[in-house]
Amino acid sequence: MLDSTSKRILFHTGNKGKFLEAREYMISKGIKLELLSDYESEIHVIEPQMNNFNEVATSKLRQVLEQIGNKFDDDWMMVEDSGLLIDELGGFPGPYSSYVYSKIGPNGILRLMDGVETRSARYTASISVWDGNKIQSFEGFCEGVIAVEPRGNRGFGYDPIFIPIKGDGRTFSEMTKLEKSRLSHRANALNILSDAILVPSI
Ligand code: ITT
Repeated sequence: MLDSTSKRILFHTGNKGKFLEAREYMISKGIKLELLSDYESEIHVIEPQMNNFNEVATSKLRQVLEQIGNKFDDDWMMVEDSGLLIDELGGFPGPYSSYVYSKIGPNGILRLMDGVETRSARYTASISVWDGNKIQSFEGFCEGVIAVEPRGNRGFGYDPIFIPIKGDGRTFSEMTKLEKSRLSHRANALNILSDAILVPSI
């Protein structure tokens, strides 16, 4: 359990958008999230090509733990593997979301979806945490549809083309961070995580 004297988790990610969202959400839970790369810049994680977010996240975390040795013995470590799954494309880009984003971006996805009527999709986030003894994983989801054109300028990644079902028709990029965090897969996973790791206050 994470107690009030050690409320710090180091997050290994190269994605600033993920980090900023997660940090803001965890502040609301009283947990301090910091970037591992601010303390250790020489971590190199190879993302395994697996079809399972949980396994990818766990593998990324194990690689981090191997590389830091016992340097951060008092700190918890965290990684996230996430992605967008589009039903009409058989779950694509899924675990390949990061690669696909760098190659074709949201506009490339819109081209693949040109004229497609069934636009249902979901975001998934799998977050793995090391507490000094064991690895625990937590998964969050967000159901939505793919917009017909990009809208908004906030958020990151596929946010301009993702409309959450439980929202009001705006894309995530048209929402504030707080609005996105009420609905997002990341906040969903972090909520389960914080419930599981926080020492209940009496
Ligand atoms: P790290 O592995 O270093 O954490 P990454 O960006 O490569 O960073 P992933 O492998 O988990 O992360 O890929 C997730 C991709 O899915 C990410 O690059 C985004 O394009 C997309 N994605 C995930 N969550 C998102 C969100 O909340 N909003 C927009 N796009 C998101």
